[in-house]
Amino acid sequence: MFRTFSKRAGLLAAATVSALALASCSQGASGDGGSGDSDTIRVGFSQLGAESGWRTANTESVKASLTEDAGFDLTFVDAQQKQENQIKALRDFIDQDVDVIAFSPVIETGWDEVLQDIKDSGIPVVLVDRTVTTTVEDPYVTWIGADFRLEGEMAGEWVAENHPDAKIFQLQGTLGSGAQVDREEGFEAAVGADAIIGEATGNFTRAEGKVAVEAALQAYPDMDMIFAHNDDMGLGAVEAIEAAGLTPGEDIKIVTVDAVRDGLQALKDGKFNYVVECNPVFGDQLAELIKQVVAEEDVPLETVVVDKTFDQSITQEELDARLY
Ligand code: GYE
Repeated sequence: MFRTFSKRAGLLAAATVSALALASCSQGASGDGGSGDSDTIRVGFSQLGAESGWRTANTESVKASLTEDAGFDLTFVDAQQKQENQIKALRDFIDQDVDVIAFSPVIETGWDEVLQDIKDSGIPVVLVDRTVTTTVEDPYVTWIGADFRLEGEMAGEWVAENHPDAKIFQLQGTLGSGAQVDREEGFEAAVGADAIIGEATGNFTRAEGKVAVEAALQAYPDMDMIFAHNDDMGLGAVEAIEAAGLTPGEDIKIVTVDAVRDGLQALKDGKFNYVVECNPVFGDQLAELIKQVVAEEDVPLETVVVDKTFDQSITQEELDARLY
């Protein structure tokens, strides 16, 4: 098994390349009509689920960009966070002989067979959001998503600087997903493994995040900091902490990733302490990449969506500007 691309080495370069690529691709898109080929692009998109505010915003962004008016015929299938559903959708897309298969893999491994079959069918793959680890060579043409490791690192750096003695409980995303594996790696590199006194998964959902923190409050009475791999699980943690008669943001500090509106509201209310953004609104960039792939133009192997960070000094204006 090997990772299909080197994230760490390539990210900065990729960010630069992608900015250039995007600049040139808007010219390319307007030039498309000139070729006289106005065929609709048939895209099969396997979304991994609807587990979080991030995912909902990402789905909306993809659907808003891959429209008929923009030249797409989109088949969108929600896998409800089950890999077998995704594999079935991918096989259906092969049978439908779509022009492009796009998917956001729920976990990193277990795709070898289906990726090989897609490759044999000659349909190009555009990987969205999460990453894969596979033995298939050149399994996709291009990937667009966030630098999860850097997100974890930014969260960890804030903790190390502001609360160096924190006793941290890590609320992990779906185990084996790129977002969980890499955020954890980046966070631990910044705070040091010893600072983390316990961890459990909340599968990126509010409900499971709450259950995990209820158990953690019993198991780790010393914990005074939670690093949640997304806002939704952090909001579940808030519920569990308040139900236990404690004050989130004070007795137990909370650091999260995503920066959806509900998360930033919790930050403004003092219940979260720090939020690292993961921007889900990249449907337009995805649409342009797909057009380029179909036109057989050169595309960057990676397009990294750039993230910001927020602390409790967030203003009402910044909050109001958040559309998702
Ligand atoms: O952070 C989380 C979602 O893969 C970036 O998945 C995505 C993550 C996101 O469920 O909220």
